[in-house]
Amino acid sequence: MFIAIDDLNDWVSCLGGHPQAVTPQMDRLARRGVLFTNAHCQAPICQPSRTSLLTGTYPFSNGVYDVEQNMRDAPRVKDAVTIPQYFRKHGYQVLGAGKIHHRRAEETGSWDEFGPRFGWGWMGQRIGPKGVSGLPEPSIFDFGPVPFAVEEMNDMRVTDWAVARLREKPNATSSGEAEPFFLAVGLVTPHLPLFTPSEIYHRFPVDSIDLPEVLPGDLDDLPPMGRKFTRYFDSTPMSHHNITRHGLWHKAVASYLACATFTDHCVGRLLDALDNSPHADNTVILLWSDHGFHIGEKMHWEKRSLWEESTRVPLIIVVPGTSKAGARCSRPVGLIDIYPTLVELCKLPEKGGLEGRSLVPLLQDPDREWSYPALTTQMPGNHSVRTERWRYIRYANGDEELYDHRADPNEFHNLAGDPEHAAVMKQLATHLPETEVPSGPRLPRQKYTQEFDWTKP
Ligand SMILES: [Ca+2]
Ligand SMILES: [Ca+2]
Repeated sequence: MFIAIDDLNDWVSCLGGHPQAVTPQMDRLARRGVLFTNAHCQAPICQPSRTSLLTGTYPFSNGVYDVEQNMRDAPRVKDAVTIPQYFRKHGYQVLGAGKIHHRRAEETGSWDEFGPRFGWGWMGQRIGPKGVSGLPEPSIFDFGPVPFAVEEMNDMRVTDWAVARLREKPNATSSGEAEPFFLAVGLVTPHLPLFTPSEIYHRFPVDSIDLPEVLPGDLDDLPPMGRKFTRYFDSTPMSHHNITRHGLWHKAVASYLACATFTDHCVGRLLDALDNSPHADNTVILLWSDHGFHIGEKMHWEKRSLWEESTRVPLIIVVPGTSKAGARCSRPVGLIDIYPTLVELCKLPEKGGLEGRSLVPLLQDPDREWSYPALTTQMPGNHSVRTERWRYIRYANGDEELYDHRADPNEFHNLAGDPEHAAVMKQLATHLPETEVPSGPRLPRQKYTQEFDWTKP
């Protein structure tokens, strides 16, 4: 059971990203297996992150860097066999619903059965152009309570579909054994708009909300490219300037927390359904989010940065009989490691061309030595290297940042200019990709994306 979440950062109780996060079901899942507390996406935006995960290749080697690309247009992954396709090829019944690939059309040819997937348009139409946040003309950049029943929400309907599949009797093969299944459930909350039914939203009263910790003048020690990265969303309604000007930061935080709780509720329904099925004791459960989300940290909102809020993701893996229950693993790992991990766990034939590493050794011994960093790429030339202690960023123009997570988990203090750290930076830089393939063909610019040059300040 493969649970994909969209844009969920570390505001999950067991990850401690926000003290007011309420996610009892993800905590319950973590108690049954291994919680990776230092897991990172390979790209801090949907399409390249999902392409990387589903093909087991890095953006800089598959050429899918941005949302305005189709995965199958990129020559390097045109014919790639994705995770569901590989399971299907090896005798699994492969079922999916919701958002697994970035675009629905990209699911074609992957599944024995693909259930519902909904957009947010119907909600926007019922709410009307004024939205619910209080921002003028919010469009998709909206957040707050919506007058819909929990059961009506997109993710609940996707969850219901998956629950019904789990309730069905297992199909029997000719030998009389149950056919193994791969069930993927793609939940889209907390992707924008940050909507939750009122009953969930009101569990997070706006006047009791803690803002994320920020340091006045935090941007002062950033190089020009770092400062530029904070400006991508400036022309959207959800910019730091616009949110604070309208006095809506607390409400946005409350809305995001409510979304995390709503998604958690869906996760709980899936776990209950699995536990009540004949498959409870022999099913691997894997939960991940495609990237994180800033809510004002570094005056930045949303994603598309190389800092912790964008790159860190929840990753929980439960393997009956293998994973150490309730363990936390702080070794740096990536979503790119999921493909080889599943191949090994499910004893599929070894798959060539995968660029991640199986996490099975860490599932068995979460404290074992692990010398591999997690790499994240935001458009060609901009990369981050995350080890257990350090984050090193190098931008396309050569600008650098260095953060010491042992002393500075918020990445407030850029140490890159400090000669004392020259050696560690040099060592971290050895992990940067030596070559990068050019971007695959680009689609026309979309409604919610901005003109932006990621190569220079
Ligand atoms: Ca996403
Ligand atoms: Ca700073």
